[in-house]
Amino acid sequence: MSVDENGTVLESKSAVRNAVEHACLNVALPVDVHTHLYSARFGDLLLWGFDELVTYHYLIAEVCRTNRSVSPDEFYAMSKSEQAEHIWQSLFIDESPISEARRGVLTCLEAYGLDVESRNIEEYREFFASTTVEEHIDRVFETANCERVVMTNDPFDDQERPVWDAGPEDDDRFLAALRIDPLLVTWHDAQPRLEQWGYEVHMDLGGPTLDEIRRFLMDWSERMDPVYMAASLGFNFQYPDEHPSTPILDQAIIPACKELGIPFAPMIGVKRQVNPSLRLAGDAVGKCDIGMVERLCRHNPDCDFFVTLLSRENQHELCVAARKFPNLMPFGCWWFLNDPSIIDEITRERLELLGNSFVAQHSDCRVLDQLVYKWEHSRRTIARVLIDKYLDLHATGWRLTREQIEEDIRGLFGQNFLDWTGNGGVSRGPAEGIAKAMR
Ligand code: HDL
Ligand code: ZN
Repeated sequence: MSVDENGTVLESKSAVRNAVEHACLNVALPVDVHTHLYSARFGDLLLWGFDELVTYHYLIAEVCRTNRSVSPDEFYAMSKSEQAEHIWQSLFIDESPISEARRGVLTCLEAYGLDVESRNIEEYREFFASTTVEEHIDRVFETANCERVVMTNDPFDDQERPVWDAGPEDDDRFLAALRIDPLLVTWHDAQPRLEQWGYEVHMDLGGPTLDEIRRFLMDWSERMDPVYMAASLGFNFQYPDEHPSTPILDQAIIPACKELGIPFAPMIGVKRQVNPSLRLAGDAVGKCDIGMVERLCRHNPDCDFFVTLLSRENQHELCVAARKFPNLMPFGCWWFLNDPSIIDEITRERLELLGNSFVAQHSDCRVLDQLVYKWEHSRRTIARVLIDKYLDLHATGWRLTREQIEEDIRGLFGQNFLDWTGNGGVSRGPAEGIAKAMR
């Protein structure tokens, strides 16, 4: 293997295969661009430990279909530890834990050096009880080899707001994202709350309402220093539309994002509460109108849109839309797509249609420990895809270097987001913004 001024040239197919696999499994994750994690200062908002892992809402949906002797209402009437024991018995002991969410729990336990074969949940509980949240955050970031995560920060959350009242985030592993679903999805609920917080907003959007919504966004951006603004939008969300969401987007959200130099991140495709008895686990998926995404990007060429869609059926057309709009960056294999078979399919079509210009994955972790398993699983799946793609390249006679492959993979694992937002990201560090500060 020769080394030239650009680094280690990979001459053989096996050298390419080994370099890609090693990089995928070992590069530090620059940033996990979407999670529901929080730094330690947020207290109980940060979920972690065995019982939280096992009562993840994905597993609640699975246990309610697998063990019908306990109804959802009876399940939710249990204590957290009773729920965890019920799920462990039903989904792990009574049948093989072969689903992605079940396998993930075991990947975590194994990564911490625990005896998975003991199946002794008291042993697992003791491991977590013997550590502090601060120590465990360090352990999880080190085990997952992750440099930063983006939180989901909701100014409408009564438990979260006081934490921001106490001051800005001081753990630079945790970046903020300003999450604003109520402004677009439930304006009738959001309006009285903004009014209560001192913003002159009217239900009919009259008077100074749209300027006041923009002021609300700028005020919270000042407090949170977000890397993007996000909203989860239903599969049937439309733009433009007669709905209040269109003027709120056009005259408040998008102007605020442009002023801040950060993307708007519509996360589209949820079909809310198809089974309300499952509560948080009761949402499903629907195919959205890709034309809505195209119109957002076309009508607002000076705003960046960081987009993830929930339906598998939307993924190819999202790639095509991204080819048409440089201000559109697809990201992640979200929620029901975060499974090896679908990550494989989505990543292949993205590489084939977009080259490197996307972010391959985010974890969507709700429980701190999931950072370990969701990325362990994704790294391996994405490695299989990239080996094929780089071997295709190698077959043309084009020679790659180890360093180039590592840079490509860091890009796909989040650096592409930081570079794409360039100096626009509201800097948490030096004045030049997040991208440079992270290099
Ligand atoms: O709206 C979102 O950010 C979704 O990710 C929801 O939180 C969803 O319940 C989830 O956890 N998906 O993984
Ligand atoms: Zn999420």
